[in-house]
Amino acid sequence: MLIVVAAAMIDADGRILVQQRPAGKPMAGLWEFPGGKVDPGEVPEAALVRELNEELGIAAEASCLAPAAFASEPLGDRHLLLLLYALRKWQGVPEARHASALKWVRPLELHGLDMPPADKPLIGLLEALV
Ligand code: 9L3
Ligand code: MG
Repeated sequence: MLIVVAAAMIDADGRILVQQRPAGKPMAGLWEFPGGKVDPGEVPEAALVRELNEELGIAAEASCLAPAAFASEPLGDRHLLLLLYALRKWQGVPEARHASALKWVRPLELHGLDMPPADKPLIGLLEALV
């Protein structure tokens, strides 16, 4: 099982940040909630704070991460478990350091995006959350 953490960053207008996976990576072109793999021995919240800093250049605090929803997707002969956290407060302005693009969307607009299999089932839960 591969454990992956991701953030539903929610701004003051109730929009959510998604990033587009770059060419050359698996699932290139798909829009995802930012995040990445949890390293061995790493606490999930710490992994997400690290990933958000690496990918977006923002500073978030683990204590601001609220567990929101979980989903899994097949990954070859293994499974990927995606842990999604809601985040409403951070420091800095997100910039696309790894992604090919960023955008802020309304929860309903997420249905129209091509997202990785694990991200899709989380959309409905976000509508209730925002
Ligand atoms: N993944 C799926 N949804 C997400 C994220 C951040 C990641 N919101 C999947 C894509 C890869 C794996 O997790 O199969 C590891 O992600 P990365 O390290 O390639 O970004
Ligand atoms: Mg990533």
